[in-house]
Amino acid sequence: MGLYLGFDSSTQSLTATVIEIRGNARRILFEHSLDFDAAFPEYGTVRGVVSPQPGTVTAPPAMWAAALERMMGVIAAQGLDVTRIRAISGAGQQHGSVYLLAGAERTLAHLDHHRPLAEQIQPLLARPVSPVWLDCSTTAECRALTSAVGGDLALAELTGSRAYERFTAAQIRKFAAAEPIAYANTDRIHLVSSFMASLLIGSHAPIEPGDGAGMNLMDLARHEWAPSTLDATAPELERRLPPIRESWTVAGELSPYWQRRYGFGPAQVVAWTGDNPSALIGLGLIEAGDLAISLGTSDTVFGAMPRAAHDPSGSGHVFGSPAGGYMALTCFANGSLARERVRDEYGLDWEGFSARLRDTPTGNGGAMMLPWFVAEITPFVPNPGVHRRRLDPSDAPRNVRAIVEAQAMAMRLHSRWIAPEVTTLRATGGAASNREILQVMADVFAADVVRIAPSNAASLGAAIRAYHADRLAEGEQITWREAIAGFTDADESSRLTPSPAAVETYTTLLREYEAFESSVSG
Ligand code: XUL
Repeated sequence: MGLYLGFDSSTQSLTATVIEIRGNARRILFEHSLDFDAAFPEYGTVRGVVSPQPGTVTAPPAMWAAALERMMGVIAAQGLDVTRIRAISGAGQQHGSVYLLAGAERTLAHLDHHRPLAEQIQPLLARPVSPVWLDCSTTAECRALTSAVGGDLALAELTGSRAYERFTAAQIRKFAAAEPIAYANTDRIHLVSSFMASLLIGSHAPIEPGDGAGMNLMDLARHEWAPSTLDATAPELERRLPPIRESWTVAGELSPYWQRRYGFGPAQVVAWTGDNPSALIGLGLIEAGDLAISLGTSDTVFGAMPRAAHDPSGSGHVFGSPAGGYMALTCFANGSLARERVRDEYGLDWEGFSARLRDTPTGNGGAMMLPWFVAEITPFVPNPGVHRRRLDPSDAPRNVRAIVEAQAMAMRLHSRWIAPEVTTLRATGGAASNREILQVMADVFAADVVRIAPSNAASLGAAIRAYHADRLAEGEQITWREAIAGFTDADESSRLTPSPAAVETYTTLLREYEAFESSVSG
């Protein structure tokens, strides 16, 4: 059989994973990441984004196009026979939106294979920047959307989430009001995921329900745009949005640009999804049961769900699962962003960070931190601020332990609505390579923590989705169990088990942390 290519276009980097499937023999042939700041300094991003003023966070879509092109070149130069790639899919950072002018479709269909992609994409942008998930400048827009739709609960029941600053509806509403001419000139609004898929197929790609649910615009049960939310967001919005298609839809064929420029064949391009829904597949969570944590730029905790049950506290989300059904997710903005800030503040590298964690006692002698280095999503904290209790800011080891314990306790506290009891946590993301951090997770959740062998679950999930959709398109009744087999098994050498003494300490501490958190966040 063939090769399948998956991408993860996330906040700070683009990752690609190529898998090979020959009957029951499955293996990962290639995995590679490009860091946006380092590889594309001309775009001036810091950790993949630009923040012109506090609360406003954007990224240049042309940079994502440049990264896609660079990566396709890297893959073609690997000595792989790229004409054997049967299908391609991907994952994008969720919620971010890309605004294209009329005429974009024509240009996409006729890209000049002698010229770099980014310079051909730049003139197609009705808005040179894309607001991304770190943006929290749209509280007024969220309020307006909520009241137009009939309140938090009504919006959550309809779309899977109450209004969130980073979700696409609030971002579109702000743009349409602040820049009416640019909005009027906008012909198509893509998510990062559907934009990247469009670059591959050379025409407008659809949005699929996993990522579509991160917009506050989609009727979650029907997989259709919800008219009440469209009306409350911006004029004539529906004609500007791509259609919603099921996750396993083949969006088109890899366009001639890629075939001529890098020698790829006419691979099938499957609708891209969001990075979290894709990681759900890459971690093998196709049925309700296990819970996963992704320790990336954001930290997320998520699991599959058979029915759409809402978080009573209003902080969690329900998205579509690319395997059908639903997934529940809670997102924390201060993930690696905050860990890196603590690491840098004390002049440490990751080895030094881990050593400090090892050398400090479980529970940190009662010292605690609320590590809101940037505005926090869960709990909602619009103004950044780091709060310490019984913690001397100059004490490096205790500050290291305090941030890791705080993040683990926040994840446990705000994921009870998804899973009141957890037996196994599956971990992915850059910080999942750190055993000391994962041990704190195991102790706080009172659960085993395992990893899967490939390091990037979102790009692996994308490659698996490409394979699954390709088989379906060929008329094979492939199940998700068959699709993930051999890729998402737990790496037993990574298994960490909770220590009973630590579990006891954290059971008490969790109540204290909860009180501390709500006393500050309100
Ligand atoms: C999820 C969220 C983040 C981004 C990161 O709701 O905002 O996890 O998807 O890429």
